Amino acid sequence: MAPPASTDRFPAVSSTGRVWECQGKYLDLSRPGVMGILNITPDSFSDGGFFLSAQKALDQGRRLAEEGAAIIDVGGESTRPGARPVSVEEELDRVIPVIETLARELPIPLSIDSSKPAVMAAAVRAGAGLINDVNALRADEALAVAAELQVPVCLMHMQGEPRTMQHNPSYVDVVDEVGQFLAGRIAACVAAGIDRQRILIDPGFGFGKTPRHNLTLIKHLADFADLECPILVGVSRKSTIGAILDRPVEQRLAGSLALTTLAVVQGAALVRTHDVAATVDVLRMLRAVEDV
Ligand code: 8Y7
Repeated sequence: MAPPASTDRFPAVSSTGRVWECQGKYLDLSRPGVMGILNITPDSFSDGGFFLSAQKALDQGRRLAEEGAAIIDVGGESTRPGARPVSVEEELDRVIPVIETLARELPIPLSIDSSKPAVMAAAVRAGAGLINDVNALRADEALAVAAELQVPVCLMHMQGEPRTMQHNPSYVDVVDEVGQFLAGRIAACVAAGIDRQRILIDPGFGFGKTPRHNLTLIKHLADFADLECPILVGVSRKSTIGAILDRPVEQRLAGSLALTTLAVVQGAALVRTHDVAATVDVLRMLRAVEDV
């Protein structure tokens, strides 16, 4: 991939300082962009098994790119509340072939959604250009491995662990506590040799939080600007939207877009979503107003 010239998609690196190199691909954070979600889980309903689910994942990845995603987040382990953990082997079998193919084909970077250092390393070797860790690099060796790999990282806040995090989320001041946590993880990254200018932060909407906690974080998202790292948020179809609107998961697009708008107006740089085309339209509309 050619380095960013002064094109519409890649404003000059020097003028903004907000275009990140991600293993030969470029992520433009000078304006809000979309991170498309690509979950790879084995298709238990089909006899095609592995090949079929890999094929479906590739088609979905190509579609997210066509719809205008700035980056695609590839994950092989569900982090939904109560989800069963997956072995390293199983996670690698799911994500590596898909990352290899999409990294070769697509002009945009891929991120690896994993908390396991072995998966992060293999994914980056296969072509992933960013590490998205819902555990904020707290696993043994995760900081050292991420520093060694030299790709940007996203640090997300989570209270507890996925299996039990929704049992009894509790905070005195959720915005303050999430901010303190992220500041501590940024410091740990810097101490491990990760460039401060290559860190995204994420309040972790839905991770060990009640609906009220999640809404409070969106309402006060601008407070995280103090940490001086670009902010990523993931609200897409999440259960807080279901709780407020009383809608099943397939009817949460409008709610997701409303929260996305609030997040972006308060400075979010990247929005992680299943619905790339609709979210890109929201960002284009906000941008048009900003540019008047
Ligand atoms: C998030 C995430 C998920 C998020 C970041 C889901 C992997 C749950 N949510 N990563 N991952 N932020 N950075 O419903 O909010 O998509 S999985």
